[in-house]
Amino acid sequence: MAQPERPPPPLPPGQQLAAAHKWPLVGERAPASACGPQSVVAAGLVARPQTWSLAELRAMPQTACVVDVHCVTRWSKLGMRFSGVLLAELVRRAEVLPAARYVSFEADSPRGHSTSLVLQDALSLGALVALEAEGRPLPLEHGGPVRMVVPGRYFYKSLKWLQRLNFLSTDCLGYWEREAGYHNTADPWREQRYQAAALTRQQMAEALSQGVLGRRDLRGLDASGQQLPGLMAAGARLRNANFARAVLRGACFDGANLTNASFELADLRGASFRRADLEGTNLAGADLRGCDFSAASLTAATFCREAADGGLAQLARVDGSTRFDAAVWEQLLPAQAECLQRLLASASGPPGHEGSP
Ligand SMILES: Nc1nc2c(c(=O)[nH]1)N[C@H]1C(S)=C(S)[C@@H](COP(=O)(O)O)O[C@H]1N2
Ligand SMILES: [Mo]
Repeated sequence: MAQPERPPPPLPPGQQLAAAHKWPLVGERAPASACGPQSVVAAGLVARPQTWSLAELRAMPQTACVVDVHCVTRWSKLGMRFSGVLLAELVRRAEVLPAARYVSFEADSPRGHSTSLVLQDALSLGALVALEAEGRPLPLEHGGPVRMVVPGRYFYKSLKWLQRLNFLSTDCLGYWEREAGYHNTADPWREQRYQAAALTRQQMAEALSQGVLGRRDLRGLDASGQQLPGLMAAGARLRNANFARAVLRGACFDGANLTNASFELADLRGASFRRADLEGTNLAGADLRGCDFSAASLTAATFCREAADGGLAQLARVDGSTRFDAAVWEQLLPAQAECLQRLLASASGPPGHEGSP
């Protein structure tokens, strides 16, 4: 008897599937030491402080798990296979004390990257000290030889190049949580991407009235529907900002961080986004004629909506003078690459874009 086809597993809100053969690289690209951490330390509120070599970790009971990876920049990969040692096993061996309520994961990385979890959450989610991905040793750029994998949280809770587990009675906010305002719980099903906006409405209005945005944290800035032609936002920190339907003709966002920002239906004619971080940025329905996206990072950026029937709706507008690097085809998720290809193919005017697939 034919098995009924199983419905595809649902994605958390605002997420899109990465191409099947691709595992995007996010954040730091290499550890501090050439080969990454060679041991993992358990410290803080433990009765038996420990240092385990990689060989010792490999000799412990190995747990395999299948994990849906959800990056806060809106790409997901379902059913990734990881294996390694459960955090619970190391907690037992180090005899973590009852006073420990948090665990801070610390990386062997250039900026001393870290992230933390409520210890009980980490244990009940099945947090894994992973040594393998897809049946092979973890690649160095993906956190090898040893990283955290935390199912059920945005992937920024899965630290690459784990060198130290610090068990604490009070929380120690991680790097992205501190520097970028990423949410400290990070549950993708509740779409906990960011803590509340960095500024009050009054402060936002003041920042915008100058027409020049500085270097302070403007995360969650709400400029939807505003008239902001020629806005100077070079180098601005605008994660999760809302520029939906705003008029931003000739604006400069060179080098700005616009991760997860929305420009839905915005008028961006002649705006410049050179070297800008546009990971997970929404450009659906925006007017991008004359825009310059040279050397911008566009992983999981969107240029249209995916309609319920699988078709593409609310397409951005581009023309021959909209500039993209060839690298854009490596970065975009499948449906969005298809959309941009279609837009560029139908664009009239003199050729301006360098890349074609
Ligand atoms: N040491 C370290 N770990 C890190 C990061 C980082 O920058 N440094 N970035 C985090 C983020 S935001 C994500 S989405 C994942 C990315 O892992 P990947 O590059 O293997 O896809 O690692 C997480 N762990
Ligand atoms: Mo991420």
